[in-house]
Amino acid sequence: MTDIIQKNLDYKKYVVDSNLQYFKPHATQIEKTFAEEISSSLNRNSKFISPKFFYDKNGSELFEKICSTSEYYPTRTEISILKQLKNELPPFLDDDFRLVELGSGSSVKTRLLLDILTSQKNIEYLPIDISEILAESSEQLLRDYDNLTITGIIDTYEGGLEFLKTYDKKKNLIIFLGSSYGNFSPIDGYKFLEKVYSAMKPGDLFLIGLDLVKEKEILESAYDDSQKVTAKFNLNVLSRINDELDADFDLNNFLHHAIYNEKDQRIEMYLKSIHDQSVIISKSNLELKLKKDELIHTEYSHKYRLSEIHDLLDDAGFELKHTWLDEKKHFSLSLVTKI
Ligand code: AVI
Repeated sequence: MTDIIQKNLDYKKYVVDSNLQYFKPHATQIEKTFAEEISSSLNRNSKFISPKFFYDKNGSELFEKICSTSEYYPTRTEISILKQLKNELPPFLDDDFRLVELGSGSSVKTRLLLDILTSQKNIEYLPIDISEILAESSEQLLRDYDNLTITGIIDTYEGGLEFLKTYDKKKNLIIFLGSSYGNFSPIDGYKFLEKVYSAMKPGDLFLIGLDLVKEKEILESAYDDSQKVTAKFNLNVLSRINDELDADFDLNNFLHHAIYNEKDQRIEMYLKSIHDQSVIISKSNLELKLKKDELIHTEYSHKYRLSEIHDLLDDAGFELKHTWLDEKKHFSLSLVTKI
């Protein structure tokens, strides 16, 4: 990778070749370290491990496996809706659009959208992701699309959206798929939508994939599949803490626990302590004491009703263009704009 040391805002630009470039912030914001976050989120009565820590290499591979279990309907359902968009999205594209993806996503979904844009002379793809995985997936895409240029922003969504604000005048189609929005708390979700809105120019489009409220049995089995992949995914965060923070969690002493909370319309995932135990997390300077049946909360995955989605988007200032659903009404894709 050639570093041509060019400043754009506070980002450094790395040009790989004429089709591929990256922007990376000069100085990373001072964030709490993994050890500090774990120390504060486990050292309290209701114990918590943020779901953002699921995705080390092993966790990301397990997530891919979850997506192909027969019980986890969101991925294949969203893909089936994206296929419908082949004919139904173009009428909303009144100009050339750059595809901006929040997360570098599954290449299957990205490709379905890039395919829709192939009628444009040049296709531009701008993924925003903190992980450097972005580099690998970009090179594969470039091999498969001739008229594609990729500009990767290696940063948080907030940072990347801020970058986009002043980038150029070309219209953006921003996508946020997989119901990742459902993992935010309602307050953080709302702040996130405001960020997206303020990063958009009038006429830009935003496509968001959200999972819908449905029968408890379908939801609970999607988050507790029969092959126990989701259980491994949940427990893997403890292995990560063992490896990176020098801890001594015994994974056999925990059970994966996923329930659907109908009142709050969310799947709640926990790790349940099988008996009284104590765990040392050296780098967090913590001796964690857990009682039998005590829960460590690891994830919420919110589910929505259509009217709630529309209200949420409306409250954040967007104008709704269209919502697509699958036949069973299990998942939704909403397209909004800024006027
Ligand atoms: C990434 N996210 C949208 C997934 C979800 O469905 O909430 C994460 C996941 N957790 C367990 N299975 C999948």
